[in-house]
Amino acid sequence: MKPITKRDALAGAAALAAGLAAALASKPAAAARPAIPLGSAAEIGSYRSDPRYRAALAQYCDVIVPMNDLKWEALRHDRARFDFSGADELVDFALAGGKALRGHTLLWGEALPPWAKTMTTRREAERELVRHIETVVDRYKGRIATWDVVNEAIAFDPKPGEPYRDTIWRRLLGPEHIEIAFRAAARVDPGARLVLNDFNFEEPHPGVAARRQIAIDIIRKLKDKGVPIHGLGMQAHLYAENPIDRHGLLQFMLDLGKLDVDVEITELDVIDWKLPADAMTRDRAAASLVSTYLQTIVEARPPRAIVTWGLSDRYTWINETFPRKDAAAARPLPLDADYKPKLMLHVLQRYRRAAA
Ligand code: 9MR
Repeated sequence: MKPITKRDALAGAAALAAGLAAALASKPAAAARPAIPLGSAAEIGSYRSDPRYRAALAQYCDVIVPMNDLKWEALRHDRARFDFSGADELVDFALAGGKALRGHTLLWGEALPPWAKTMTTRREAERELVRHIETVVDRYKGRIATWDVVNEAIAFDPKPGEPYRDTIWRRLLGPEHIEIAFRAAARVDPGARLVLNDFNFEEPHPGVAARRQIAIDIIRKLKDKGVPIHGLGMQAHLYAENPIDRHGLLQFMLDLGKLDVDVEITELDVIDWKLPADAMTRDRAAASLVSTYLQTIVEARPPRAIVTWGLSDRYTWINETFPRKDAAAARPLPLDADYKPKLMLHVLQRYRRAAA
């Protein structure tokens, strides 16, 4: 690295002063507003036990998503009663720090309490689903601005004629399970942003192209029926060994634009199980993949937010679900296990600063 001379230092200080003067002269609200807000999912166990985790959430996030505490499993372990303790704690933390919130999620085929899997009739499922959505959305009305209303409704590898994932909601309520959920959420909080959230829209496979088409079809049908839907959440659990289908993704963004829906990146991380052991090699590859992915999206339309599924490699679902053969810890997130910024953080922060 080139040593810094006194002259460099003075020039740097002058530039800093000029930048500061310009920043002070502009409207403070505009200066503070990020071009694309960044955020993370927050896991309640680590939040409670690790002060460094809380500090990192406070420092790096414009947006917080309770990772598990708004799921049925957390809220509804008892059929008769709602338990908001974990969700309330994270919502209060986010709001006290001036952060926005995303609610995840009102309808999902997973993370259900045992009793919910024993529902047998359409009537029962609709009654429980609507009561759930009314209660949860109403509690956080005015505080949780965006909801992942429906999560992972698209079939993993869709077969002709069956676009939807086989879940208890699909089985008991039919294809209308999506519409029922969006209508219920909109009734309770007409001001909320309502999002359809799903994964794998970015790989170059025919099955992925089919998933993109299904997302478009679902959104178009909802819009045609006058059901409010404002966005598509793209989870973006990116496999490091797979390329990004730039062309397909860009076209997808344009198609979504024609339907007048925004996108947001909701669960970004990099699954690095197949990468070489060397940490810097993995971090470079992850940052470069994230950069390609985001650049492709931004070329068509800036996402409303970029949210990673955790902040620090210290806590990540990837270790369990995609363990490496060499047993090394996964490095999927913007901060390392010791909370040091990685290259990925710099890539993300570029979008936060970029002119809107
Ligand atoms: O990271 C989440 C993990 O802690 C939970 O045990 C699991 C089940 O609730 O959900 C994980 O988050 C998932 C998210 O809710 C939906 N998309 C896939 C995420 C990773 O599995």
